[in-house]
Amino acid sequence: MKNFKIKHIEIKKSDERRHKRAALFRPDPMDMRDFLDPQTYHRFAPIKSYLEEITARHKFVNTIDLGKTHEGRAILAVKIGESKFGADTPSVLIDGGMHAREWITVATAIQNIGRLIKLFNSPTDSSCSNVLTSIDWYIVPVLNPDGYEYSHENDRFWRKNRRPAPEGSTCEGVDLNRNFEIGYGLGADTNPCSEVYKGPNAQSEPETLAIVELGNRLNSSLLYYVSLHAYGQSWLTPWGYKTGPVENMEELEEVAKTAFNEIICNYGRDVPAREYEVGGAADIYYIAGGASDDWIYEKTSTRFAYTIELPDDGREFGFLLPAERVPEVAEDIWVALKSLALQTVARMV
Ligand code: 0X9
Ligand code: ZN
Repeated sequence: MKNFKIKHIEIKKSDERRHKRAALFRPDPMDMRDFLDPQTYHRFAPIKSYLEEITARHKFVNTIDLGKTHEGRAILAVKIGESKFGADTPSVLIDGGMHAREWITVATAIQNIGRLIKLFNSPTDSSCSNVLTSIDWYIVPVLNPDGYEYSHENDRFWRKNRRPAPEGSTCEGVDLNRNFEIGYGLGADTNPCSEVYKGPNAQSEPETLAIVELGNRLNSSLLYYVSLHAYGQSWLTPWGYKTGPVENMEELEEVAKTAFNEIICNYGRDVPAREYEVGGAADIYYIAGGASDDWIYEKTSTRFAYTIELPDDGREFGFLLPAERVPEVAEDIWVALKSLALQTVARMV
């Protein structure tokens, strides 16, 4: 069983008092400048400007430059948190836009950044809110900005990054979710023209290294990792590179199922529930090695690493989910991310 090295979160009285005092001087807890329009699939440039603006506006927001892509774009993480316990502050890591065409994952990450800012700006005295604002939230909303832009400009169904074609080939791009070193090469392709090209070697890509470096940095403080993908409406756990359960499969499934029940409760009676399937990635999907979830699970101290395949289930829109659907998907994930945080804090050992 993996062990957390971090101390249990204590909500200190002084923190509560500080929040109460600070709340008196806060101008508007729901500043709409903290949200990008939810019903649009934004391009990378306005997303980057938005991250710069929220960083300038809020003390508890920081942008971290994780490196440059092949085409020179910045791979950006936003950190939302007050690092209340210094290096021991529990952290959460979420990424979107690893696969270029999965636009809903970028939009969902962006909307959840706005929600987190709102939460940090207007904490209540509930223990729920206190736990959530005791965490440092790291979000990489567009892990693959080159591919994302290419899917807007040239090919709506582009999946990979934009690594230039190797000698002897005319095909660009590496599938970033086949490029991590755990199970590297399994269920992946050596042909650069393949949609699941694993790249010239493990962790050859700047986008892969961005997650590796952030994962290494957070390591023992990491409560959970969620990689947002689409589509499928499933919640996948390691392993993806081989079949069979991980050591704490029961716990991983239990936590995921509890989060999903909360999503379903959140709908109210009149909205039909969206079902999500929960299970091991290789068991319920296919064997795919070199993915980020397996890497984080294996290489960091966290016991909770998930890939969430967002709506729809493929019966209607697939990758072409209309942007009007962003608010409801983002709301689902907001409920799930909070639930995951509370559950993983409660399970810290
Ligand atoms: O195949 C993938 O990379 C993911 N599905 S997607 O349709 N978004 O491409 C699933 C990855 C699941 N995790 C592992 N296989 N480790
Ligand atoms: Zn994907």
